[in-house]
Order: sequence, then structure tokens, then C-alpha cells
Amino acid sequence: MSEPRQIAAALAAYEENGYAVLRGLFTAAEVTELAAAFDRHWARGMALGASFRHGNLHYRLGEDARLGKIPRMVQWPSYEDATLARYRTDPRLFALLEPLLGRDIKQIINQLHWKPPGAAAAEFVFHQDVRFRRPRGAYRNLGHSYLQTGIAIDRHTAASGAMKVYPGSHRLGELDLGIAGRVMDGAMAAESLARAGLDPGRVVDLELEPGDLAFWNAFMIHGSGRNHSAQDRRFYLNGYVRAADCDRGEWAFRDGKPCMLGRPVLVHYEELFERPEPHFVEG
Ligand SMILES: O=C(O)CCC(=O)C(=O)O
Repeated sequence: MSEPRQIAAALAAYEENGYAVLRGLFTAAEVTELAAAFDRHWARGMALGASFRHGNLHYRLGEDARLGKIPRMVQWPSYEDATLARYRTDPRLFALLEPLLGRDIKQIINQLHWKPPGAAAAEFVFHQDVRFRRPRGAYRNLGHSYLQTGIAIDRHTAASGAMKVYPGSHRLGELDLGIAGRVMDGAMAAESLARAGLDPGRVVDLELEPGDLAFWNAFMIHGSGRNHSAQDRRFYLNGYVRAADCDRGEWAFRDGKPCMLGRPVLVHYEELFERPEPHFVEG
């Protein structure tokens, strides 16, 4: 567990820059357990061979020129994976979330990301997460009611495709970064920042060691490129929101007590109730 003063220091850095890191929040043994969960979902994604959905659970595969169809991400694996489900409500996460979001917290992101060595299908263009919070009316006070977190499973370095972040950009409001199409289908390019009047020279690499927890604001500009190292670069993302400020999402903590997942509720998949059954999807 992080010391209260470590959390306070990380929160101060977060207020200043729009992102921060709690170093070594998870042990090597825990990272090994999480890595095994990633491997299970990678194998399942490869076996599926195409993007797939079952309720909120969603495997998104991408076409890579060298590797063929590979998993890019899995959304909401925790419905089916007890290990990942346990970490989404870990008390160490609550200790970080409570000062910002209070004791009643919902979750709207539960996601595995891969960047295999050399894969081209692995980039995220520069964006702000506020872009994904739709329908807008379901989310209130996003700059203060929402926190995105990511647990590093492997080393995130400039070479392995660490997130690139723009310090202080959480204070700039919602910007037009000229994103055409999906954030995960384009190439991360500094020009998009320059076009929006920002200085690409201010971008820094958010380097992480396995077990570190990064967290960032919904308005903080970030992206990530390819993995040019020889190691995997995996990231376990969980996004939380103050319950009173959000009409969507799964409960994560009620009065500080962890909430298990049950029958899926509306998060991002608009056809959840019309088409809940397993099916392959385009793209
Ligand atoms: O670098 C990554 O894995 C992508 C993280 C990201 O951009 C996001 O979750 O919004």
C-alpha cells in the first residue's frame, strides 16, 4: 500500500501536470499474475481470429502486415476473469481514488492493451479521453469527476511505446486535434499538436516499470507509438468516475466497499439490451 504522503505527492503532481505515477504499487508476483491473465486473453483473441463482442466484453483485433490479425485490446475482461476483476477493486486503487472521487465510485473503463514488439497495429494518436465519454449528457464535471488509471505489466520506455503526455494540457479544455477516424487506427504524429497551436517539444515519455500505476485526467493530451523494443508492452487500464456525476458504468466501490460485477449494465455498448448475445463484429 502506498503511504498517504506518497499518494499526496502523486496527487499534487497530478494537479500540476494532469498525470502522475505511483511507483511500485503492485509487486512482482502480482505483475506475474496479471501477465498470465493477459496471456489468457491474448490466446482467446487469437483463437477468435476476428473482433468479437459478448455484452460489454469486447475483443478488438487489428490487422498487422507482419503478424496478421492480432488482439489490440480487450474491453471488460473482468466479467469473465476473476484475477482481473480482483485488481479493478483493489484497496490500493481506492486509496488513490477516494481523495479525488469520494467513496461512491463507478467504473467505465476496464481494458487490456498490447503492443507486441514490432507490431504496426499498436498506435494511439494524440487525443484527450474526454473524446470517448459519450453520450456527453451522461457524464458531468469530467475534469474533476473522472480518473483513468493504467498498471504497467512490462517496462514502458520510449523504445517500447510508452505513452507520450503533454504536461499541463488538462487545463486547456477540449481541443480539436484533427483526429479523423478511430484513435487507435491512426499513427501518432507531432504535427497534430502543432496544428492545434501546441508545442510538440513539450511532450514527455511516461516511462513506467512493471507494477507502476499511472493515472491521468480526461483532458490531458496523450498518445503512444509502436514498440521498437524486443519486449512486450502491456497495460491494464481502469477508468473510474464519481458515481453522482455519471449515469453509466459498473459500480466499483459503494461507500468504499468493493463491488463485484454481475449482470452487465450500460457503459459504452449502446445495443447491450437489444443484442446481448456473443457475436463477431466488423473492425
Ligand atoms: O498507450 C496506450 O496503451 C493507450 C492509452 C490511451 O491512450 C488511452 O487509454 O486513452
